Amino acid sequence: MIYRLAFIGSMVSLTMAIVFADEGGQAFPYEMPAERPNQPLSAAMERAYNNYSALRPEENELYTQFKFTRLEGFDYNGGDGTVSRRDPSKVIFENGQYYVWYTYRHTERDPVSRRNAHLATETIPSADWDLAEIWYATSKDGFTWKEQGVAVPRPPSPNVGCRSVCTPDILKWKGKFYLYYQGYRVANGLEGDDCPIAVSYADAPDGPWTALYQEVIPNGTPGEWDQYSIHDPYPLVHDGKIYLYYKVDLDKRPELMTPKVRMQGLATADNPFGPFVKHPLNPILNSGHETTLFPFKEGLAAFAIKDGMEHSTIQYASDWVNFEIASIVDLMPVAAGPYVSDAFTNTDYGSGITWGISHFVNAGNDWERDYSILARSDCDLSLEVHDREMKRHFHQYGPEHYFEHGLSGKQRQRVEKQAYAETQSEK
Ligand code: AAL
Repeated sequence: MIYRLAFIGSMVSLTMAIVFADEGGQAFPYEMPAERPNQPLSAAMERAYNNYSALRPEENELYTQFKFTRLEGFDYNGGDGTVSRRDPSKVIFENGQYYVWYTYRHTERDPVSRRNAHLATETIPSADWDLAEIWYATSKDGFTWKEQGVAVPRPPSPNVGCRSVCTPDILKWKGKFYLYYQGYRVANGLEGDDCPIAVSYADAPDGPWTALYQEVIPNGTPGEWDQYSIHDPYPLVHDGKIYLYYKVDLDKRPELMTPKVRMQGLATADNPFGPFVKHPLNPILNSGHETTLFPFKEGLAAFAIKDGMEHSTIQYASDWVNFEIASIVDLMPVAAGPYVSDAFTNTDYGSGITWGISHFVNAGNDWERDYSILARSDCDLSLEVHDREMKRHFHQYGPEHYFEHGLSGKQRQRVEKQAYAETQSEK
C-alpha cells in the first residue's frame, strides 16, 4: 500500500513538472520587474502591479508610518475625567500661527456612560462628548499650544446643539470662516448617537462666531442610510464648490454581532449655509470612523480609521468620489485632523500632509474616569517631503503591547473548555 502511494505521488509530481515546462516554466524573476511581466501571475501579484502606485511601500507616496508626540499646553485636571479634549478639526495656518478647534468638556464629574444616559443631568454628562463646547487653541510650532477658550458655546434651548456641540471642522470660504459641528438636543445615549450638523461663522479665526441655528446638513429621510446620524463633518474646497465629507452610523440591528456599521458620504454646496446636495453614490467610503481627507495630486486621499472591512487603509479617489485602497498602514492616528495647507485653495494638484492633531480616547485607560486627550502625529504623505524613516513598513512592539491585548475571561474559558473536551476524547 505504502509503495502504491509513493508511486502515485511521484507520478503526480512528474505530471506537474511536465505541465509547468509546457507552460513555459518561467519563474517569477528575482529582481522585481518595474512593469508587469508578460507571464501568468497570481491574484496577489496582479494586485501588486495593478492596484497600487508602486511595488514597494517605501515608493508609494500614500504609504507612511505615524509618529506620535504628546502636546504641551493642555491641562486635564490630573486625568480625573472632568476635563476632556477630542475630535480635533483639521489644522489651518492663519495670522502667522496654526489653529485647531476641538470638542472640550469640563464637567463636575466624569461621564456616567452612554449606557447610563438616564442618569445624566443638566450638569452630569453621559458620553465623553456630552455637555461639550467647541474650543480652540493656537500654536507656532504645532507641539506647544495655547488654549484660547470657547469658540462655539451651547446655544439656548431648543436650538440644535443646546445639549452639546462637538466634533467641529473648519472651512475658509471667500475670506470668511465656518465651523461645522455635531449638534445634540438630548443627552447622548438617550437617542443613540443621533444628530445633524450645525454651523457657525466668523470674519476671523479668533471669532466672534455667530451660530446659524439651523440643521445645515439634515439627516436623510426615513429608510435612508443617514436617517439618524451625520457625524464628523469635514469641508474642503474643490471645483469651486464646498465638498463636505461626513461619517454615518448605519444598520443598527440588535440581532447583528456588531451594533452598527460606519461609512462615509459626501455633500456638496455652492454656499456654506447650503443647500448641501448629497452625492447619489453615497456612501463613498465603506469603512472608517472619523473623517480625514486631503487633496493629493489631482484627486483626494482619505484615511479609513478603525472601523469597517477596509480599516487601516489610506484610499485615493482621482475624481474625489470613487475610492480605491492605496496603502495599508499601521498605528493610524484616531480622529486625525491634519494640517492641510491646500484645503481651501481650490487646488487641482494637492501636495499632501505631514502632520496633524488626533485624539486618544479613554486616555487614563479607565472607563470610570473617561476622558480624551489631543496628540500630534507626524507622517510623510507629502509630495514635497521624502523622509525614508517614515516609509519603513513594520513597527516593532514589545511583548507587553501584545499581552495587553490578551484573551478576555470569557474567551479563556471557551478555549480551556475546548482543550479539555479534546483531551477527554483522546482517552
Ligand atoms: C467621535 C466621532 C463623533 C461621534 C463621537 C463624537 O470619534 O466619530 O464625535 O459622534 O465619536
